[in-house]
Amino acid sequence: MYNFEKEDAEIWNAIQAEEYRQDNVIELIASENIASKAIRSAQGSVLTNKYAVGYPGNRVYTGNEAIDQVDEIAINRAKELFHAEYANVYPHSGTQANQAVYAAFLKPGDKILAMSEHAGGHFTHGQSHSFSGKLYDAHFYGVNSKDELLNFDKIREQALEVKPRLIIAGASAYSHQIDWSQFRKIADEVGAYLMVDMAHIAGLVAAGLHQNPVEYADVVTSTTHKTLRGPRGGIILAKEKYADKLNKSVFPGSQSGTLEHVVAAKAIAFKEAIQPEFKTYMQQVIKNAQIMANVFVQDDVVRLVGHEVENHEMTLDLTKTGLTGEQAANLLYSVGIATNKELLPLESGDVMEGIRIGTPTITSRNFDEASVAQVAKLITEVMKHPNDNVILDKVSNEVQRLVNKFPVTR
Ligand code: DSN
Repeated sequence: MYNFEKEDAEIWNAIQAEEYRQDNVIELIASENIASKAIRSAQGSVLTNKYAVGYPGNRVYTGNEAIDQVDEIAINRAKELFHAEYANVYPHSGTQANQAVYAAFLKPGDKILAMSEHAGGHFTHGQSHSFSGKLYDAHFYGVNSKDELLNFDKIREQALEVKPRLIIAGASAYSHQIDWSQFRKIADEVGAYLMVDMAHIAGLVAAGLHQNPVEYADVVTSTTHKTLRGPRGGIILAKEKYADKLNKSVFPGSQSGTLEHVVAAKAIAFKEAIQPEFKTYMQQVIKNAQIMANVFVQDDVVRLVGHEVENHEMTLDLTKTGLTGEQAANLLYSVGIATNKELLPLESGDVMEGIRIGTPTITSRNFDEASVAQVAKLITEVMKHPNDNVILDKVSNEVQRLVNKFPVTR
C-alpha cells in the first residue's frame, strides 16, 4: 500500500493500528475473512475516480471503455462461478442487494415470510428495525425447540396461512446445510417468489460443498466478503427472465454510480474462488468448525446450538456459564479472541445469551487442526474462569503464541 503518512498521519496511523489488531487477534467473527492483496490493491486503484452510471454499453457518462470490460469480466465470472443465468455485481452491500430485490418483486405492504432473527435470520429479512420490516408485512418462521433445525412442515403450514408474496431463505447464524428444494416446493405451492440470501455460505456454494440455491430460487443475493473472501460488497444472481426488472431496481431504482474499484475486486475474488485451491480452503473451513464444535460438545461448558456443524459457523449457548453474550464476547476479546454476541433460537427477550464463532479467518491464516482445537479449548477455559486473572493471562499468552505461529500472509 502507498505510504500516505505524510499526507494524513491520523488516518495512516489508524490503518496501521487496525492492521496490527488483525495480525494479533484470533478472529472468529463468522462473517469476516482476509481478502487477498490483489483484491485490496484493486480496491485502492484509479477505478475509484470514474463515474460509471448505467450498464456496459449504455452509460450516462463518456469514458467507460475499460470500466465496461471490468463489469463484463465480473458479470461473466459471477455467472460461471454460481452457474447463474444473470448476475448483477453492482450492489454496494448485501443489504442493498436485498433492498433492490424486494423493490423489484414487491409493493409496500406485501407479505414476506422469512427466518426470524432469533433463529438466525438476518435483520434485513423483515425485522421492524430495518427498512424491510417498515415497508413490508413481515412474518417469520423459526426452528424446532428440540433439535433447533428448520422444520419444513411447519414452514409450509405458515406459508399456507400467511400466503406471502415472497419467501426468504438463508441465515446469518445457522450451522446446518439448508435444503433449498424444500423452500422451492413450498413457494410453488403457495404461489410465492423464493429469494435466498446466501451471504454467509457463498464460498461453500462456490466450492460446490453446499447445495446451490441458484438452481432453486427465483433470485439469490449475497455479500462477497464472508466465506467468499472477496471485497466488501453485494451481488444478485437470478434467472434471465428477471434480468430487466432487477437491473432497473439496482440502477436507477436504488443506486447511482457504481463502485468500480469494488466491482474489479469482486471479479478477482470470483476468479480466486473458481480455482481448485479455493475448494480445499472451504473444505478446511468446515473441518475446522467441526473440530471446534467437537471440543465444545466434549467440554460441556457451553452448549452448541443445533448440536452439529455443517458449515463455517456455530452459535454457543452460554446459559450454563451465567454470562451474557456481550459479557462473553468482551471477555474473550480482552484475551485476544474476537467473537460476537448472538441471539439464541429459543430465548424470548432481547438480551443475547449466545456468541457466534466461525472459522473462515483462522483457516485463511492456515491454523493447523491441533491449534484450531486449542482455540476452542481456550474459549471454554475463559468461559469456566471469567474472573481468574491468572488463567486469563495464560490464555492471552497462548493467543499471542498462536497468532505469531500463524501470521497473516495474504
Ligand atoms: N450478515 C451479518 C453477519 O452475519 O455478521 C452482518 O450484517
